Amino acid sequence: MAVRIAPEQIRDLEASASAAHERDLDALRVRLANRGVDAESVISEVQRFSVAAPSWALGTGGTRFGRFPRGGEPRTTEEKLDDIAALHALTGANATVSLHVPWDDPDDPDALRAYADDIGIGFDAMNSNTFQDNPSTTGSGVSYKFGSLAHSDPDVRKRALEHNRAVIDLGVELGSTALTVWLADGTNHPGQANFRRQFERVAEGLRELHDALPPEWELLVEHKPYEPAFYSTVNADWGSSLLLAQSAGDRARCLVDLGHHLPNANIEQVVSRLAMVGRLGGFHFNDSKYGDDDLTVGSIHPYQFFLIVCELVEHGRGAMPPVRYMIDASHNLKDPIEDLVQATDQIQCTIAQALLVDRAALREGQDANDPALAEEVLHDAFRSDVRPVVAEARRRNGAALAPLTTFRRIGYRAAVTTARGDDAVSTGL
Ligand code: RM4
Ligand code: MN
Ligand code: MN
Repeated sequence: MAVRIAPEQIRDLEASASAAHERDLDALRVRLANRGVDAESVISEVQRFSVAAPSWALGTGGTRFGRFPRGGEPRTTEEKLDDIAALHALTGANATVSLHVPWDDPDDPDALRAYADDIGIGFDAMNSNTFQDNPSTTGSGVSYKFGSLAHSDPDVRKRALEHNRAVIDLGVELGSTALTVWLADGTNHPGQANFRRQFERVAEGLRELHDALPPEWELLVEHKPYEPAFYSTVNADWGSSLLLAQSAGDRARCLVDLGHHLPNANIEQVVSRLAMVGRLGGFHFNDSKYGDDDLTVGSIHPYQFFLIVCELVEHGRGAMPPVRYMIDASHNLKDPIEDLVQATDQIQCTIAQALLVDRAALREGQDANDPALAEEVLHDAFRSDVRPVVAEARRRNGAALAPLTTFRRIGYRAAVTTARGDDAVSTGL
């Protein structure tokens, strides 16, 4: 039996917190009004925002040194959807899932779609896995050990294209409208492959995929500088990604994963550039200290994350632009649902802060060559405690004022552990 979280259950559990919330909200309303900001406009913009949950982040992640599953992990794609429905009930902002194939490989896509519909979850971008050998994608005699779309062997490239096409077909059945392609292709050893030939093969493969897209579909290309390829990656950075998207066609765009940049990269500027040329297609939210750490978004570099969201709001002329948002995290210590709750809350709070930026004053500071003034405008927004408007947005969406506390009080993890067993382990990283 699936465990469901109902809005009434949340309301009852949080009833005693309501009066304090109202007081905090009223105080913030006044503070914002004094700055010429209508709290209602911030609340409704936060209410409108939704970010996809990745199907592979609902199990405990591992490192190459070990994995410590906590039990009660979802065993099937349906159970992953159950967890996302629980998450969405608490945050009001995770109405979609992004599947990764063949980690998710439904036998009956129609039934899966009906199941998802029933619990109010939709399908965001599909992800194809051509970084691991898998009998259903590689068959016998073909391996991704030396790459997929960049491989020197045309048979491997063909197999990788077929897999991507199959993922599109599955996505069509589920009601998705995008394919995200992240490739592990690259090299570990100088001289191992020719940079240009590898790139040209990938460009050709992506052109073919673009041409195979159904109407309304988008192709998203995701860059990453290293791992698992440790000397060179074919789609290593936003420049390579932009070249690939441009050569693939009009409906190809770049996806920015926040952990896929070399240390100290100015990610907000990357976002601005891609948006400027109409090729910003999506985001994978996470944070990073050293590499692709898949840590909780905003947990390491909150100010940088704020500046990135400011670029988004700038691009959306005062609102979050319609690109595809997903949380791409993986944890070996935290409860995966708790992390997704925290990540979503962090994104909601940062959006609210970015909406407080006085964009006219910022522009004045910029045009007057007054960096101190411009910076004050940003700090004024970044240092604001916006939690009451975010809590209110969640409450109006039928979700929780305090999602993490309420998640724990509901006892969801214990309930699913009983239902699924304490040795239930999920597919994924
Ligand atoms: C990669 C990348 C992709 C994700 C895989 C699992 O580093 O972030 O988006 O699909 O990990
Ligand atoms: Mn990613
Ligand atoms: Mn990654």
